[in-house]
Amino acid sequence: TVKMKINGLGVEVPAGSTIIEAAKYCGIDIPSLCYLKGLNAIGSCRICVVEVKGAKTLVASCVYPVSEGMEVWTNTPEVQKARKMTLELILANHRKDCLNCVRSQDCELQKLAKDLGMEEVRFEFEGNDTPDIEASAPHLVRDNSKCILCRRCVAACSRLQYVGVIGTNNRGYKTHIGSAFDLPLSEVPCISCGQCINVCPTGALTEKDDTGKVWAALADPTKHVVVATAPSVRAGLGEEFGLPIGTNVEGRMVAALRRLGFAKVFDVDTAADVTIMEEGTELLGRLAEGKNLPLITSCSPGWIKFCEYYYPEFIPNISSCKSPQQMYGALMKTYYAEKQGIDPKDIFVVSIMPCTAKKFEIGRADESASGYPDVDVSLTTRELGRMIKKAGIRFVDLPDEQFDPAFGEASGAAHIFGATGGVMEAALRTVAEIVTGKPLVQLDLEDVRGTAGVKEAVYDLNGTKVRVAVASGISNAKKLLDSIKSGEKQYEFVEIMACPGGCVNGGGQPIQPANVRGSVDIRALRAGALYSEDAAMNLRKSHENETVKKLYEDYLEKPGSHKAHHVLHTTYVA
Ligand code: HC1
Repeated sequence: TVKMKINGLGVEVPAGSTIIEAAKYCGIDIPSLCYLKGLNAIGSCRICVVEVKGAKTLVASCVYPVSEGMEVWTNTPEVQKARKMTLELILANHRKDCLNCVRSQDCELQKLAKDLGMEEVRFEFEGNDTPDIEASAPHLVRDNSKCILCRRCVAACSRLQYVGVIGTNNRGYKTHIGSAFDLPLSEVPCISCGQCINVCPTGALTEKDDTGKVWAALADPTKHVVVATAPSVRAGLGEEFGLPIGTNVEGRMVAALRRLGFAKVFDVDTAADVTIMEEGTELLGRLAEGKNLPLITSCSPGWIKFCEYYYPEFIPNISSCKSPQQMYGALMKTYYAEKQGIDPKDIFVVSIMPCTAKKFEIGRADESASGYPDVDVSLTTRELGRMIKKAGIRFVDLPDEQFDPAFGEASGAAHIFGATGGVMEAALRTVAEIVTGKPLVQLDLEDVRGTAGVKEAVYDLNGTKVRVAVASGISNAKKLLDSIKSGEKQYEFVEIMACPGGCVNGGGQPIQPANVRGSVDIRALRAGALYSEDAAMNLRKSHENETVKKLYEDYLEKPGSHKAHHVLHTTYVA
């Protein structure tokens, strides 16, 4: 450790800390716009400047390391003056469209202006006063007139997700964020994960808003509009309404969706149980044949896109199962349509996802079992939050309600899909019982839990050794794939999720500001909500789900059947 003084207070902080980290230990958040703990420390925005005894100028606290005996002041008049000047210069270049901005009230720039008491901007506006929109991709809108060049998105894209399809183009006044040669995002190998959106401090990056399509469908008397929510939405949505991170709001979420006017409120988790039946069967088949191993999970469309673009040699390894989102949609327009006697063309299927890549996934080829797209609109958790607010629904005060029964029963195994390792654990709970023919006693597979980037375990299923690995975040997935490719590692079953920590930390989840992201592990807190729900349930295995059993009896015959393949499986393109 290092002994130093911050604002005259003696503190002891870990050696190797930067000043911004040291200040956090004694309860002070030094303001910043570009700093993101563990991801982006580049000292570029100059908001985090502080005074250091003996230093000739103010220093950027996010990059300045502490040393023994150092004395730092974080809030002197000179510091305040410098921060205010920097902020004025940023604001002189920022299109201040706060009233209409999707990030109004959770914008870090807006908050900083308020916190620093920014009463006036002395400089003439020199920025773009019209939107500067790039909206070529199905999942994202970039408005560079609101960009403050903090480069957090660039760090997320290249460091977290390896793909690095955005960067800073041009120099000086003309500097802006874009893809190489300013190509549209749809023409570069972006995987649609949305991690750039989650780290953007302003409204420069947002998901493509599809709520208008849902409002229109809800108002159309010829449409039967059904909705279902992904596992992680219940673990995130409460944050949109000020509830603590990690609050499970399943009951209130269902109540809100009903009040929005959906004809049926279903659970994507039911389809997650179906996924386990199909994927478990596929795993057993591949183990028996010894072909295309390891089997790699297919639920994360960002991961699928990454594989298709960057590692096409692994395409034969990917499970042919559609994702639970797509299985839900496919079953709505086939099985449910048939049972309800509704023409599939009149069923409008909405999914609520923690994910932006799901907006891309609904438009993929071979995702329309009924002849119509399986899913019509995929909204993010944030978009649902906006719909609830627009409708004046008092979310926090709502009673807990239950999903509609036809497609609303799900196992604990399905709920944990939202956390990295969850699909693996869910699948093994079912596969282990099928292989051994005995009930599995220890259901908590701790080795595949937690937020580590890559996890490994070996399970012995009646003499069949199943070596598994789990990776989340594309940089971690790349390491794992390289180790398999080089022959260094061998596995039978691999789970890959594009977002670090899995869907709970998806690109469509509520945005937490940098100071919160730097203080708590939001991935672990949200995952905790799902693991607690699973632990409290009696139904914890997908194959024991009565709704799923009935679905096979009534319609799909058995997992892996010809019909199941037609409705629930898909193909990939190199
Ligand atoms: Fe996910 Fe999935 S878990 S991909 O993480 O398999 O998005 O939550 O909905 O489809 O079920 C996301 C979450 C989600 C699918 C399921």
